[in-house]
Amino acid sequence: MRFPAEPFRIKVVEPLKITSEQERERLIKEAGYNIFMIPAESIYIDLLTDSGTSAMSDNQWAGLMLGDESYAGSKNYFHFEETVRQIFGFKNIIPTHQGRVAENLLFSNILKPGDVVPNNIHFDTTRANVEYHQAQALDCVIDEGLDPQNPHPFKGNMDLNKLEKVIQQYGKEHVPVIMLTITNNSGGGQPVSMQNIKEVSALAKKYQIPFFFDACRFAENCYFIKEWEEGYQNKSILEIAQEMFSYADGCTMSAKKDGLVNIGGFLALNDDDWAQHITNMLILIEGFKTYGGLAGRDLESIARGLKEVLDENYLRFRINQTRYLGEMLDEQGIPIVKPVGGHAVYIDAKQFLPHIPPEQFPGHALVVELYKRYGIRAVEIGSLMMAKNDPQTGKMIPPKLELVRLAIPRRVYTNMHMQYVAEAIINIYQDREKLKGFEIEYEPEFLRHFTARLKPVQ
Ligand code: PM9
Repeated sequence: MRFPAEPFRIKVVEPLKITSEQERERLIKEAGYNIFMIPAESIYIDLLTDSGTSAMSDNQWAGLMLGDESYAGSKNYFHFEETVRQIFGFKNIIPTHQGRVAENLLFSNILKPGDVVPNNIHFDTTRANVEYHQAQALDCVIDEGLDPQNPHPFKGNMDLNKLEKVIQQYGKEHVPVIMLTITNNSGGGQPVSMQNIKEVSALAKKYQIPFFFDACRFAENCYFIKEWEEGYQNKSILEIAQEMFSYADGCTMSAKKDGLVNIGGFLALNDDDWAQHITNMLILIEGFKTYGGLAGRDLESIARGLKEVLDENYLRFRINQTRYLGEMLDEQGIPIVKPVGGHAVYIDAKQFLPHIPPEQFPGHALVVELYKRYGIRAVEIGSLMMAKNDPQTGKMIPPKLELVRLAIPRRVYTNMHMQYVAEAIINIYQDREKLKGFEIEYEPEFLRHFTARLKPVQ
């Protein structure tokens, strides 16, 4: 079989509302042409994110009934802690209600103004949390990772020369942590090789800088290592994960991805002093250390989800469903980031809409068209989400990549849904010259893509 079929059958269904193109045209206009502002029930296929959108298994739903909602010492916390420790291996495990809180707690503990944090590519919440602490978030991904057509199998790898230059330029005392995002979401969901992880770890040790993973999609990263990196074909996903995490000092984790749950996250780390300080902060802002802003039942479903995500049949289908969508587009000449990443297909909007300049948000124009014509919600990862303004001239500095992400929720859509999405994009590609750019009417101070209002350029 070229692509495996779904390794599950459907026990409960959620009917989808079918809207007309006219209705969608009105809705997107009312939403200030911001896809985050559309009521979700008016979306046919929602590929906005793979975060918190997974379908839980019958085993996870059964686990919810075993929620122990004690304020302190819930039995579900101990199950969660034991599971996280088995896979991730870190000493201290601090639950949070989602990944960005784990980032905020870590950075509040270690960053001071003027510091820098290198990463392959920071995800937007990570970048915003670093910058919120008046530190700089620097991206050190390999050059291949910035070239959508380059077929390098591990395009999420860190460029060790870039990383070392950052450390030397700013001084190791101003680099309190090195982060590595697996898989590299903002670069196309691309994996990082075990070899590269070992090398980053060695460099971090050389300069005595703590090394942390942003581990949201760790299991997908492990699957790519098993598939493509020599020496890992006969290892289980659990063994690969254990080796991977053994090279680091900790991780931030949004369990809304590879935890297969709708809410949850954690910070895991070896350093006891950091853990103690962070736990005190946790109690102040999230909750006691055995729930961290989650219900006992949530902790139970994370524990069960983390075990299920290691199942190779699940991961084989997961990675190949994404690949299936990517290959249908590629076969019709749609410019996509290649190889196809783990959780999403990324369209290269610069090439798809070369007549729309970055200042007019080509990726966003495609996102709006996809919703208007086909009821599909995708997300722009380009100038709207990532651009900076030059402090001197005020002019926009666009990011290197202008992408549109079609993120596939886990265990939610069938391969027939994927065919619908592919056809929709192919249709838009055929008359792409008609699409126009957008300009901003309102934007907030940071994370502007969530709440900005836009209008079409006349
Ligand atoms: N990622 C995503 O859609 C959800 C938020 S933006 C719509 O890709 C990484 C690599 C992520 C990520 C979230 C977070 C934050 C950290 N790192 O959303 O706070 O992809 O649980 O995780 C989103 P939380």
